[in-house]
Amino acid sequence: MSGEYTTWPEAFAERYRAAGYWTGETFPMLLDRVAAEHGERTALVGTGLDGAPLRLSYAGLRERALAWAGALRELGVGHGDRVVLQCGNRPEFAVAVFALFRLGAVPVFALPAHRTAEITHFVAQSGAVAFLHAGFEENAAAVAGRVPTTSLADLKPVDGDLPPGPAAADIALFQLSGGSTGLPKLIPRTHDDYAYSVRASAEICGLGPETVYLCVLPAAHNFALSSPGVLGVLHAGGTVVFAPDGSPDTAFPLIAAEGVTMAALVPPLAQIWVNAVHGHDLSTLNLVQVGGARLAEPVAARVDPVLGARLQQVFGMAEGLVCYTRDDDPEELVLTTQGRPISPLDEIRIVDDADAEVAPGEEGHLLTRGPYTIRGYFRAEAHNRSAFTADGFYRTGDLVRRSPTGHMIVTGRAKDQINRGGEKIAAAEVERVLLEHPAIAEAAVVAIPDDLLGERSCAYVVARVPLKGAAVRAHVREAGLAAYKVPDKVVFLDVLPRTPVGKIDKLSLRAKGA
Ligand code: OOB
Repeated sequence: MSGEYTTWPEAFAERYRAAGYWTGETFPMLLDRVAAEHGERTALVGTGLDGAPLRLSYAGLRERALAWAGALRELGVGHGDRVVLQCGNRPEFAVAVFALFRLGAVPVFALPAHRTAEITHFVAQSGAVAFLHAGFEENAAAVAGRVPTTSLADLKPVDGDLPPGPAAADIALFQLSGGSTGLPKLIPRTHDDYAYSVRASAEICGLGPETVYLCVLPAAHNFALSSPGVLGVLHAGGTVVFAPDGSPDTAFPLIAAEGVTMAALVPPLAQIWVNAVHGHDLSTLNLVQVGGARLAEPVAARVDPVLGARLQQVFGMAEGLVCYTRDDDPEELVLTTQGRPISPLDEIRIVDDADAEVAPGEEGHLLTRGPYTIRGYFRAEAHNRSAFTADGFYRTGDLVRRSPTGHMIVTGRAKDQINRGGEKIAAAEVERVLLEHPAIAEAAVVAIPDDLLGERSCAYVVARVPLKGAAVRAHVREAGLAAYKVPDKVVFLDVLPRTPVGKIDKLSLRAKGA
């Protein structure tokens, strides 16, 4: 697939190998290793596709993954083929992922919230050969004219020889960008780079065979998949317990029943857990990761005392860079910063609007380059020219300060995005859909503050004829966008405010705060 994305220059690849970060271990090799080492230990716990409780050992996970690889191969899936995967939090998610990895096929990690508009786009943009899903019939129907669709429940295990596995430099998977442009971009992650981030994350978080990880965030998201997430726990020989959702009613009984030691949450969930803990036994829990959006300090301060588990702040992105507060960080840093990068070879630049580095401790745009941060999106040459610097730094769109200890403090955002409790909404994607409505002349989507979610979305609309907010929201739903992208609020204006150069003045719209 060369020519379709930018990879690391050889001098950098050489550095990352010499440092021992890119080891050449692919994900199929990882699974062989842990199956040999931990054979009968429990790898995965959850509700199976048939609705019954399912527990898989390491040996069982490997056996099923190979049998599904055989089945997918018979369907014509092979090395380098993209397959859009949509599966909720259940053991078969991991089985399907390792089956695709084994063939060198490349999962495109759709989230359960994605609907027809997103899935259609992922299929087209990736050039997928199949849509593989667990119960997403409406989405399957929407893309059935373009690609074969297969329900995981219909896969018949096929034993037998498989072709050689992928190379470590191959693309292992596609993550999806939260985005600030019209449509989400595909993020190509190689075995070498992704496995490094997984192993290093597992080490930072102190994972081992005794770790029992509760997966409440969507397993396909970079945080729950790799930071250290499902893959990190499997690398370490621990147990992943899949929860269908993160509500206390679902999660707390699982924590008690399975002896869960660790969970990863977005800030609104952390707040909900802290408020609901009374009377529940969470005594096995010793690490709670919170990331995906800014964690308010008062909530941060309550996590350890109330949940009885260490707090770890996580600031990461599907494009690569992940920062963690560390076990031995002073409490002050754990409560007030978003951690420091995984790798000694993560390069950080904090710059002003002209790309000049700001003084130490000052706020600026975060740029980064390193052993697990992509150099370019897939099939997005024009966008890549603005999303990366000429020397390969990724422009994160985040505004940060750095403490003298090297910890990041996320102070804001320059990208045109709404972070709705960790779910990212590209304003332009929703605006494009709004403007398709015949009665909408102009539209601008901005964040408004929210006590629980941090931010919600507000659409400012100039209508040609009288229109109701409910009709505007229904229009976005009917376009097939994920529910979290439907504007929480719609405000009608006679005209949108403009900047002196004639652009929509989002700063003044945001200042309205709806
Ligand atoms: C994670 O990944 P994405 O790709 O959904 O979103 C990345 C963006 C960041 O650029 C930043 O704007 C925001 O989400 N973000 C945070 C944050 N963590 C992420 N903003 C403030 N504080 C934080 N702690 O969200 C993600 C990927 C891997 C691990 C954790 C989160």
